[in-house]
Amino acid sequence: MTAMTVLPRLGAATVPARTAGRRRPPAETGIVHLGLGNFHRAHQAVHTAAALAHTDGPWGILGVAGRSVSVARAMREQEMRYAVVEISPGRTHVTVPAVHTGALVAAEQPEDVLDALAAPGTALITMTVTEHGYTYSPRTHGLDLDAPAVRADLAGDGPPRTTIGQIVRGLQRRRRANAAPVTVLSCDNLVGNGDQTRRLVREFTEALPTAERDDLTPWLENAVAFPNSMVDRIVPATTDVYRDAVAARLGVRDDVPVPAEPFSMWVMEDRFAAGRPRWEHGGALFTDDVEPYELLKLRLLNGTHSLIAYLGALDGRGTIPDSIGRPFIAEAARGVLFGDYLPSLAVPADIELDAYVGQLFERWANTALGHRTQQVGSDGSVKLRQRVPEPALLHLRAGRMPHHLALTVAAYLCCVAPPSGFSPGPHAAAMVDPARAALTGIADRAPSGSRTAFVEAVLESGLLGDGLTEYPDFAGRVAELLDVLVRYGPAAAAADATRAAEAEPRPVR
Ligand code: CS2
Repeated sequence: MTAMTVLPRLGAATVPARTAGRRRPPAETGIVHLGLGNFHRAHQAVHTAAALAHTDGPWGILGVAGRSVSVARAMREQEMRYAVVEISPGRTHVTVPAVHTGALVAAEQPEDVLDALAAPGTALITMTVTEHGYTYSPRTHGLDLDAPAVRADLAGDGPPRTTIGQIVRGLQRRRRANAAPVTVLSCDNLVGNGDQTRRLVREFTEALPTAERDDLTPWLENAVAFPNSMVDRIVPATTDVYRDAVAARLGVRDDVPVPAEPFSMWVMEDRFAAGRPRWEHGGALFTDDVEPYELLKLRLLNGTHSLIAYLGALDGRGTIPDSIGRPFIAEAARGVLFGDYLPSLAVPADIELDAYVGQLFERWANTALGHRTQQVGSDGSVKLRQRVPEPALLHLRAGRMPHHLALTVAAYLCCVAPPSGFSPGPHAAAMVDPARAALTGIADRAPSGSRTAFVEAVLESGLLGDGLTEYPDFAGRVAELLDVLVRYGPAAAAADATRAAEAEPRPVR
C-alpha cells in the first residue's frame, strides 16, 4: 500500500497507450447509465469502448450512481478513467476503457440526472441496478405499490428514489421538453428484462395522479423502445488485490479498478428508437429472440451459481472456486444444471451445449478471480424468483420432483433464515438480503420444530411467486432437505438430492 501512495493517480495523461482503447472519452453523451457499479464498468462500458474504437459516434456514457459516492468521486478525480483487470490463473490483462463523459450521484444531483435523461442528445438510457433495483412485487411481478419508496416517487415527494421512478420522471421531463425518441435498455438478470421494465414503467405512469400523466402512455408506446437483452460476465467486488495489480502493471494508482473474468457475452434485440453504438464490434450479438439466451444463462449459469454459493457458504467456503472445487458441490451443480434446469429450456441453435457447460465449470473454477459466495448468495430473495419457480413448476406439473431446485431453496433458507440454534457460518451470515427480516419473522412464527410449516409459510409469503404453493410436496421436499442440511450438513443434503434424482430420471428436452 505504501508503494501505491507515491504513484501518480490514473488520469488522461497517465494512461499507458497500450492499455487505452482510445485516449480521450468521446466528447458527446449519448448514453445515460443508471447503476455505476462494477458490472456496468466491466461489461457495457467495455463493449462501448470496442464499438467506438471501430466506429466513432456520439456515444459517451454519463454514469449515474444511486447513493454511493465513492465510484463517481474517484472517477471524476481520475478524469473518468478506471482499469478493467481481466484475470484468470494464467493471465492478467489490464485495459482502461475511457468512455464515460461524467459521473453523477442521483441522491446528490437528482435534477442533473433528470435533465440528462431528458437531454435531446441522450439516445439511450441503460441500466444495471440488479434484480433488487426494479421494485417489483415477487408475487405479481408488477410494480410494488406497497413499497414506501415507490409510493413516495408516485407522490412526487422529493427527488425520485427508485429506478423506475427516476426513469418515468426523466421521460416525463423529456416528453415535455423535446419528446425525442429514446431507448431504455435493461442490462440486469431478469427474465424478459426489457419487457419487464416497460411494464413497470407503464404501471408507474398509470399510477401517477391524473394531472401528471399528460399523454405519457401513448408517447411511451410510440417513442420509447425497451429491447430485451442477456448480459453475462462474472464481475466480483473490487479489493486491494486489483488495486495492487493496476499499480504493478500500469504504474499508476487507480482507486476504483474493476476485476472481471476474460469471458463476456451480450445478446440483445435490435430494437432501438434512436440508434446505438456499433456494439457488434465488441462481440455483442443481435437477434430477434433473446429469450432462449436469457433462459440459458439465467438458469444454467445463475441458477446453478446460487446453489454453488449456498452449499459453499454452508460448507465454510468463502469463494465460488473453493466451493466448486469440492466434489460434492460440483456433483450438485451438475445435478441441478443437467437434471432440473436443462430440461426446462431450448438451447439456442448457435450454442454448442457441451462447450458452453464446460466453459461454465471453468469460469466458476477461476481461482484468480476470488468471486465470493457471499456476493452470489446475497439478494437471493429477488434472484431466486428469476431462477427457480418456472423450471420447478415445469417439473412438478409433469409429476416430477425437482430435487436440486428444492435443495437450492433449502440451502438458501438455511443461509439467510437459519433455524434457531443453527449457525450457518460467517459467509452465510454476511449475505445481504432484503427479505432477511421477513423470513426470520416467518421462522419465529412457525410452530417450533416444524420445518414443513416454516417452508409452507415462506412459499405462501410469495417469495417465489404463487405457483409453488399448489404443490405441497415441493414444500415437503424443501423441508426434508433443510432438515438434512441442519442435522448432517451440506454434503449429506447434496447426496440425498442426488440419490433421489437418480431414482427419478427425467428426459432432456
Ligand atoms: C451471479 C451473477 O451474483 C449472482 O447472482 O449469479 O452476478 C453472475 O456472476 C453474472 O450474472 C454473470 O454474468
